[in-house]
Amino acid sequence: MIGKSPCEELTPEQKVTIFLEALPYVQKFRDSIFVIKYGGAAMEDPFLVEQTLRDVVLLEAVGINPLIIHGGGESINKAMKKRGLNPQFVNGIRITNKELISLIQEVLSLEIGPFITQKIIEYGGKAVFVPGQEVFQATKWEALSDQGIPIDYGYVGSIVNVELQPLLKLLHNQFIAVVSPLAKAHNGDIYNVNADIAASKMAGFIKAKKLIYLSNTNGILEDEKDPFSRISVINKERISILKQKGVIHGGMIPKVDSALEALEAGVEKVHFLDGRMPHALLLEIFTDKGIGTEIVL
Ligand code: X2W
Repeated sequence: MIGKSPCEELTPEQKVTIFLEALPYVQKFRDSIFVIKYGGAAMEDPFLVEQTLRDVVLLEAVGINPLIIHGGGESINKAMKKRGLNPQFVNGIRITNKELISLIQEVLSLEIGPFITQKIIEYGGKAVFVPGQEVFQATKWEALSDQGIPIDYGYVGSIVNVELQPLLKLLHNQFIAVVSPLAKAHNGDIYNVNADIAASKMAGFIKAKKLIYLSNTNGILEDEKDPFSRISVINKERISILKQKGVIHGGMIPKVDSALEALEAGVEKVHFLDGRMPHALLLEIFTDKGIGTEIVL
């Protein structure tokens, strides 16, 4: 059921005018692929889930090809705590042992991915859940600590290739692909992948026009405690300064790094949006209203 709409106050002529204003954007973006990293509140709050996924269905209906990479870090944490396990992250990446992989797979591939897919279908779209390990190929994630010491993340993958054909076929047939952040190694092992990084890799390999990260913050903030300190456009140099100052830290690090990597791989526009803002996606795509933070090189 669609609830009472604010448009009920408008005359039919006003409604048609508003509809027409989207025309240049629809023409500009028709047939392009938008990769949407879907996580945080927009994925947890039932009201926001409905708003966000209806927006995604609308994007598909006007000829854009949305491809969702979903997150689920919070749900994995909850499932771990239920089993008495303590989540451990270094620079926003989860330390993942072999036993944890099956729990992560359970949460991502049996709960979150199918839930999002089902909701899209409920709102009138066509959607297919694609377990990440069916399309992402990875090698072991290698990274150094801030002190230059190698960190063993265990079963965490670094995506080296994306099997595009099945995804392109789905998009071509008007399906919205919902992909989980898991990957397969050469020897068949399943690796856990940070969802922001998975989205960036997907956007780069599939030559997406836009990469949009929907999360719990109002873009990048100059001061974490001040929601009004949003930076509307940020480049590589400023990112590096804010990292040194510790303003960009934890889970924000893989987010900004992967955003820059996507731009370097040819994605035209990368945006961090606040998933709690009603219709953030439509505002970003169909209007000139500056919301969230745009990342530029
Ligand atoms: C992530 C995958 C899920 C994720 C994790 O285990 O939490 C790694 O850190 P969010 O909701 O985007 O945080 N994987 C390796 O990234 O979810």
